Parts: sequence; structure tokens; C-alpha cells
Amino acid sequence: MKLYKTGQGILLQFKEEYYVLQHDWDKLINRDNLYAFLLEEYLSGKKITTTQAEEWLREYLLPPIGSQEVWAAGVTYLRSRDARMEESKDTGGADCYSRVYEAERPELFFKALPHRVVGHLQSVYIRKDSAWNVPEPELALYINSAGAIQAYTIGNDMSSRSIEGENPLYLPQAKVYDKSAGLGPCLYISEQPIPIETGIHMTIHRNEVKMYEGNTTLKQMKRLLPELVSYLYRETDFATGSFLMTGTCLVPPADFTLQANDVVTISIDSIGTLVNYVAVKGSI
Ligand code: DO4
Ligand code: MG
Repeated sequence: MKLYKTGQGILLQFKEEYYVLQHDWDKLINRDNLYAFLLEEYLSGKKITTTQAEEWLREYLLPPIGSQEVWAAGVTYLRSRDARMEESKDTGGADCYSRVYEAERPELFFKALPHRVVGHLQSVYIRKDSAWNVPEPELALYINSAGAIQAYTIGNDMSSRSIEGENPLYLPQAKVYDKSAGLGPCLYISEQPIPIETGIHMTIHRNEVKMYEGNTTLKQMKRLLPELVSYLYRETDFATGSFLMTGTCLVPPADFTLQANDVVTISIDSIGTLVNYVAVKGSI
């Protein structure tokens, strides 16, 4: 089932039908067994017509986040390791990527507070001081305050390859800035963990011409999802839970950089599609 956060209220989608839930978003999602709770809510929920639900989703959709921090894992796929070794080979930073790929401890970094997160059909920014910019399509987890994965969504970990390539210590500047994180369109809540056969797809269009297309599956990931979660929660409490992007496997070729007005479309099986428009701060 899917939960959508909208400016008109929370929508639960189950079996092609929509229900309005009267809850505080953070309290609703931060439960021990969200799936079981939503099943009960659906039985007693207020059903609305598909036409009305579609209007809410079209006009009022918000990113599926409340007060949570967004974190991200890096170099969880071989493709990400190789791309970063390539971009940093002239500046001497390449070694740290091969070491973290092999190490027991994963790379985890702070990505965003909710006010820097954008949702479906909203704009992400590329930095004006960066010459080489890419989206990173990633499975994102919603983990409750007890450390249990409760839901999945789509993450777009916007990144400056030129800034990170210059020096890995510039990672926070390459990764953390206004509108650098996309999440959405919904939370996908399933009874069982998401299968590793789940596909991730990304296209990038410029003036309606396809500039990039890539496909992968979660099977390519070197780490297990609970392994990433256990490191994130080792010494850190998250009162209303947290979001964790789990790393990218799709990296456009080295001669590609995003431009304003590009359209990034990321789909993950069972979850849906997140579309972000690329913009430069100050120009919209
Ligand atoms: O090591 C830098 C960031 C890696 C990352 O964001 C990813 O692999 O997705
Ligand atoms: Mg990433």
C-alpha cells in the first residue's frame, strides 16, 4: 500500500482505492508495524473517489517527509565506486573509495533536513559553482525511531561530481545545499521486505530528447539494507525516525552534466515514479 502526504490531508492507496487518514504524519509513520496499522485504518477509513484523490495528488502533493533527517549511504554499488575513483584520479582521492567499498563499515553521510527536500514534479537545484552535476537515483528507506524499516520511497541524491572529485573532503558541499534532495512520490509500505530483484530506472530528458537512460536492480548492491540501518542507528537516536538513501548504481557517462530545464525521471518497481525538474537557484 502507498501513503501520500498532500496539502489537503494524508491519502492511503490500497487495492486501487483511496482513503483519507486523520493523523499527524510523523506519529502515523513512526509505528512498530505500520503495515498492520494501515490495514486496520483502511477497514475503518473514509474512502474518497479516485477523481478527488487524483486532484489532490495533482495539485497538492508534498514530499513524504515530516520532521525527519535524511541520511545517505555511498559507494554501495561497484558502479558508484568506479565512477568516483575515475572522477578523483587526478587529485589523489581515488583510494578512499576502493577502501570504503571493501570495508566493513559503510559510508554514511548526512544529506538533508526536511526544508531542503523537494518532492515529485518539483525542482532540484544544480550548484552555480559546480561544472559537473548529476542526479543519483536511489532506493530510500523510512526507518522508525526503533530502527525498523517501515517503508520505502524514491530518492534523488543530487551531486556535484566536480566538487567531490576535487577533494573527497568537499563531500558535504557536493551533496548538501538547497533543493539537493528529492523524495517521493509516496511511501510504499509492504508486508515483506522489498525484493532484491526490484528494478531502478532513470531517464534524463533535455528539450524532450532522451540524453540518458539506465536500469539496474537492488541485487547489484554490495550491502544489505539492515546493515546500513544498523550503522546509522548505532550511536544516534531519531525521535521521529529517519530517511536513508541507499546509494546509486546509475551514473551517466563522464561527459554528461545536468543543465537547467533537464527532466530527471526515476522509477522504482512497486513504489512509482519521481520526476524532478533541474533548475539553478535564483532563476525560478
Ligand atoms: O562517496 C560519495 C558519495 C557516494 C554516493 O552518494 C553514492 O554512492 O550514491
Ligand atoms: Mg548517492
